Amino acid sequence: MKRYSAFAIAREALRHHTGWERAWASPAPRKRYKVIIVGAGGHGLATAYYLGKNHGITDVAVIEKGWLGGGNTGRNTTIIRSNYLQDSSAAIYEKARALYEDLSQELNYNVMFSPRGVMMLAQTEHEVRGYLRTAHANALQGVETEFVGPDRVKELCPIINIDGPRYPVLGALWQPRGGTARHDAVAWGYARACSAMGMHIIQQCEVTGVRSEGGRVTGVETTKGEIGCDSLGIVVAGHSGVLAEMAGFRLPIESVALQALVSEPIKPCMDVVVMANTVHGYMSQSDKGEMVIGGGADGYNNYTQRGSFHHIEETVRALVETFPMISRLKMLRQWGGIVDMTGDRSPIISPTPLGGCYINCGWGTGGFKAIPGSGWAMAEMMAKGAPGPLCAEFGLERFREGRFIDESVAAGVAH
Ligand code: FAD
Ligand code: PYC
Repeated sequence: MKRYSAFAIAREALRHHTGWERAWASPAPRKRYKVIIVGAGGHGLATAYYLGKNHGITDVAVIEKGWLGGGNTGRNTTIIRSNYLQDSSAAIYEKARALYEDLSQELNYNVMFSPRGVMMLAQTEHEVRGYLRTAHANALQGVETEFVGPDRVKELCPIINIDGPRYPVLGALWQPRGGTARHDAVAWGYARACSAMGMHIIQQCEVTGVRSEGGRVTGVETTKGEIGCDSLGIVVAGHSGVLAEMAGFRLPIESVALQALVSEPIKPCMDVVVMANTVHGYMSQSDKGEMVIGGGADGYNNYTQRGSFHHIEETVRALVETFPMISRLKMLRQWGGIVDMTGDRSPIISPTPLGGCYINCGWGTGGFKAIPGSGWAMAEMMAKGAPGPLCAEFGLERFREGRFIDESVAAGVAH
C-alpha cells in the first residue's frame, strides 16, 4: 500500500493523478479463511483490522452484502462521546474515543476527527439530576466531562435560545473532547488498512446460511458460494436477528429505523454538537455547512432504510424552540438506517451458543462512536476464544441473569 502524504499529492499532481492505486482490492473469495467477519460496517472492519494489528491474524475475509459502509456506518450523524453512566460502558466508549484521537495517523487516512465538544442539554429538573450523576460517575471513571450552567451553554453555542417557554435550558453535560468524524472515511480507512494486510473484503456477497458440525461453525453459505472458516464473527447491526437465526440462536434485539436529515448548507454558525434529549432532537454543523439533524427512533419494528415526512416535522418541531433559526432553513436530504436495540441500550459482544461463532451487535442508535473500541474488544475475544476485560460485561448471558447495563439516559435523544 502506498502511503498518502503531502509528497504523494504533489507527485500525483505533477503526473495528472494517474498513479493513485485502488484503496482496497476486490478479490474473488477463497474456499476457506481462518476468520470470516459478516458485515463490512465500521465494527466488522475494525474487528478485522485489530485481528491483524493486535493479534497477527490476517487470514481474514470480511463479507458484505452491499457496499462497505453502506449500512448504519454510512448513515449516522457521527457523534462521538463517552459520557456514559456505568463503568463497563465508560471503559469501552472512552477507549474508542481515545483511539479516534489518533486514528487518522494510525490508518494513514483522514477520518476528520473533530473534537469540537458535545453538549447534552438539561431541559428538566430530572435531566439536571441525571447529568449531575453522570458527571460524578465520569469523574471517577477518568472520563472528562462537566456539568455547566445555562450561561456557559449560551457562550458555547450562541444560537441556542436558553429561555424557551416550555423547555428552558437549565444546564448541560459538556464533554469538551467529544465531537464528530467523517463516517464513511472511518469505514474506508479501516478497509484500506485491512486490504494492505492481505485480508479479503468481499462486497456484493450476501451470507444466506451458517454451516456447522458437532455444535461448531464450519463456514457460511453466500451468494458467491460456500466459504469455510474456523471462526465466524457476526457484525451486522440491524440484521443481527436474521444472522442469529441462521446460526441457530435468538437474540434479545429489536430492529427499528432511525432517521436523520440535513439542511441546505449555510455559513458557520455552530461549532459544537448539541443534543436535546427531552425534546428528542440533536444538531451539529457539517464541514460543508449543512445542519445535521436527527431525532427519536421510529416506534415500530422495521427493516426499511428510508426517511418519512412525519419524522422531519416531528424533529424540526422539537428543535425549533431551542434553535429558532432553523425555522427558516430548507431541508435537503433525509434517510434512515436499521438500528439494533437491546432492552438495556447496551451492546452485546459475546460468544454464542454455536462454537466458534461470536456476535457483536446491539449498538442501537449509538455505535458509531464505539467503532475502534468495539473492534479492539471483538478482535481480542475472537483471537483468544474468550472475552477480554473490555467486553467481559457485555455477554449474552446478562439477559438471562438479569444483570442489565442500563444506559437509557446516555443513549439519550435517539432511543
Ligand atoms: P453497519 O454499519 O450497519 O454494518 C453492518 C453491515 O452488515 C451492513 O453493511 C450490512 O449490509 C451488512 N449485512 C447485513 N446482513 C448481511 C448479510 N446477510 N450478509 C452480508 N452482509 C450483511 N451512533 C453514534 O455513535 N453517533 C451518532 O451520532 C449516531 N447517529 C445515528 C444516526 C442514524 C440515522 C443511524 C441510523 C444510526 C446512528 N448511530 C449513531 C448508530 C451507528 O450508526 C451504528 O451503531 C453503527 O454504525 C453500527 O455499525 P455496524 O458496523 O455495527 O453496522
Ligand atoms: O449516540 O450520541 C449518540 C447519538 C446521537 C444521535 C444518534 N446517536
